[in-house]
Amino acid sequence: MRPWDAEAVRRAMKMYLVMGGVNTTQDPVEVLRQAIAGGITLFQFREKGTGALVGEARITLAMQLRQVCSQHGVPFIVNDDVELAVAVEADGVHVGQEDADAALVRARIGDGRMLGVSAHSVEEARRAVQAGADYLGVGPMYPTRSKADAHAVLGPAGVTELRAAGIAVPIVGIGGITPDATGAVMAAGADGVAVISAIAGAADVRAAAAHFAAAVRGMQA
Ligand code: TZP
Ligand code: MG
Repeated sequence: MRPWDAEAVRRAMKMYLVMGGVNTTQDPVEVLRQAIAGGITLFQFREKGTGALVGEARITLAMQLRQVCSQHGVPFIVNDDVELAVAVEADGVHVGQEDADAALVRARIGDGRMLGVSAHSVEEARRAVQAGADYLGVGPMYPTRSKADAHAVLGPAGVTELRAAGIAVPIVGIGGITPDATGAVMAAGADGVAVISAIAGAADVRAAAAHFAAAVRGMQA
């Protein structure tokens, strides 16, 4: 049986926290615990950018965060590093358009792990689905300071366009999303919202995550 059928993936997408050590001034392990207490449904380890950990320290942090997720039954995904994902027994891998080829990643991780792919157009979305993506990350929804090489802002209309083109796989919107913007992203056809700064950078992480979780719940049919 495939553990990550479309329904399981869709459920996990709802409140998707992305974080690496550079995204918080607090202890990332404690931030993750608080975010889980607030109601996140999936976590992606994205250790990137100026000051990001490398080598053993990066692997150690990944293992710590992975363990917290396991303790709470929250799926754990690794950004752009298949070997690390396999080493820490992650639930999945997320790759961007400039990262490893999605079809090769799928072949490497098999059917037992989730594959997420970033897509910015109908063409990229179709190719990702063809390559075996379980879900698409679509953005930026709004301006963001968390990704140096972010694409032009697509807005929720970017999700509407993919749905209108018949893209049916689970979609998570990303980029500059706040609790107030969550409704527009979901109404456009996304299954959830992915967030870095509005949760990892919040003074009260648990409250911020709970605020998002409530906004997402408010949008469910
Ligand atoms: N991909 C597109 S926008 C983005 C990524 C990783 C950053 C999202 O971070 P924030 O702080 O929620 O805008
Ligand atoms: Mg990437």
